[in-house]
Amino acid sequence: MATTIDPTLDALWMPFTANKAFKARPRLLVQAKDMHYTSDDGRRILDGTAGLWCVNAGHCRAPIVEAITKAAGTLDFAPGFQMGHPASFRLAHELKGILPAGLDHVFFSNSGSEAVDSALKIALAYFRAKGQPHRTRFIGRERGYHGVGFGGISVGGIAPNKAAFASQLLPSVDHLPHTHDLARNAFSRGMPPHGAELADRLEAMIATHGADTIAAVIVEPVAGSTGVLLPPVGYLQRLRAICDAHGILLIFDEVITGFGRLGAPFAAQFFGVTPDLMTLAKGITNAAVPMGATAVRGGIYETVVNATEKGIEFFHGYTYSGHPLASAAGLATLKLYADEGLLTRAAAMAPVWEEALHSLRGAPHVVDVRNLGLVGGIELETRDGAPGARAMDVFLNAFFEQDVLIRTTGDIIALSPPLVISESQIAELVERVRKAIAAVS
Ligand code: PXG
Ligand code: PLP
Repeated sequence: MATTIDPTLDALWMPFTANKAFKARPRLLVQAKDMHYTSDDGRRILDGTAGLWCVNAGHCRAPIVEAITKAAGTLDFAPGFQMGHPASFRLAHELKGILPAGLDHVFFSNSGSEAVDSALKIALAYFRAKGQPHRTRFIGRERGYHGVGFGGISVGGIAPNKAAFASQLLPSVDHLPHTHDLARNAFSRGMPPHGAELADRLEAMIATHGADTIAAVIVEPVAGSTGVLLPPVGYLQRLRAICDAHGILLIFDEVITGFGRLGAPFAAQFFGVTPDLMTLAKGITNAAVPMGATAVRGGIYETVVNATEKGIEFFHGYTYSGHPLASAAGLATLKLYADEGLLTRAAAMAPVWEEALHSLRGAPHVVDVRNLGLVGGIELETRDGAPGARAMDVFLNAFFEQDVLIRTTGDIIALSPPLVISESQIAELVERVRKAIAAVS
């Protein structure tokens, strides 16, 4: 059967998408409210992924819509270089109020990728200002995702994201092993018990390269994009201790884990481990306007700013750093999170979530179920010679037949619903996923 492709879909080069397959069978969303999308053929789709891990308060929330609307008609844009506007200062101040103690300065950008590049640059600028310019190496982790800037893909650990660009990545980067160990940890509830010792590989890298060549270690506290890889009990504490012992900065990429996903405002608080820098995006504005942020310890800001006597201290910034609409959305979002207790709601819902998800144990081809806060991972057995094909079929069945949006990566289903999800919606989400898994062989 020849497929006719709508010519009006042709011009857009879609991000991280199988363009040809999508255009042959489009999946278009036209509206959203609270826990649901509406598709272009009028179906109500349950949002099992908070968009792309970002619409934490649910869709089109009135206070955020109103704040953006008002900002758009009051101050559409103000230059952020050598000029400012009140809302961006207020948002940085409000963020400081919910960040872990010590992370008290915030640099704005427009995405997680930019937040990561900003963090890497801040780390280099800090050591230069501190008189340790030889500290330039970054340590990332296998299966880490830190966005798509050249810095982010260099410290990231996803082979296909680097393959076409491999000759031009940052030169001094090494990668820790990832922590995913199905043989020892399959079907763990909450944090996996085994694997804290994987952090000790950092000691070996330090021995190889010399501590005084390493600027920073960057990890996601919970790796999201590559399929919900959870930190083993004690692992993040161990990384923190090793970094401290050797004067290395620790960066937590909290683009996904930030803003209540685990049941605390940030994963740093959930795990009780405070990084030196933290990257944020997504939930910072409930995804209503693009925004990224890099939060740093006061000492980092002061060291960089005080190293220059007069003039610009840090040669970095984006036209839209702290954009008025993003700042307004951010302020309204933080207020909504506070008013509805959303930054800790996942902690209350986690037991219900865990129970519901683990009921998928025993469903066809399910080789692991894992959960933390309001994040879930369901790993499927890979079909012979066709990695990712089974999960993709589940994704398509879920969307077209079960009216539910899920996310898949390889053969892993990742679930991360809006934090406003109710108990009955959790049950409904899991039932629909169960049906989609059952429909696919
Ligand atoms: N760091 C982390 C930890 C992320 O998860 C980024 C940086 C980059 O953010 P931007 O805003 O530049 O995309 C991310 C983004 C998925 C998925 O399906 C995850 C992300 C983006 C798109 C899809 O898991 N994470
Ligand atoms: N390219 C050109 C030619 C520019 O003038 C600018 C910003 O002025 C940029 C790229 C960077 O754009 P942005 O600040 O939005 O990241």
